Amino acid sequence: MKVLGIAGGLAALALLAQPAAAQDDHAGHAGHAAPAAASAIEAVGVVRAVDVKAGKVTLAHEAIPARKWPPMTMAFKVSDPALLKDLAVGTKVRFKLDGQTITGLTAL
Ligand SMILES: [Cu+2]
Repeated sequence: MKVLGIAGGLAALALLAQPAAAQDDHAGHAGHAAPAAASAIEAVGVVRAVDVKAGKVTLAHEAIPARKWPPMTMAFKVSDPALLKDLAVGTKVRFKLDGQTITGLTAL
C-alpha cells in the first residue's frame, strides 16, 4: 500500500509544521520573552489570601474569556511556593495559568 504510506507521511508533515504557524495572537503583554505554551493563559487578579505552606493563593480574578470563566474569587495551587514569597494580600497581580495551577505571578 505505497499510496496510503505517502499520504500518511504527508499528513504527519502537515501536523509537524503546524505548531510554528499556530502561535496565538495574544501579544499585548510586554516583558515576556518566551512564548507561553498553548495551554497556558494569563489573567489579572487581586490577592485575597496566601498560604505558602499549602502552596496556594486565593485570587479575586477578572473574567478569563479563554476559559469562559466569569470574574470570581477562588484558590489556586502554585507550581512553586517561592512565587508566593513576599506576596501581600491586596496586591494586584498578573498570573499565568496552566490548567488550574499558577505557573507565574507578577505584582502589577
Ligand atoms: Cu475562577
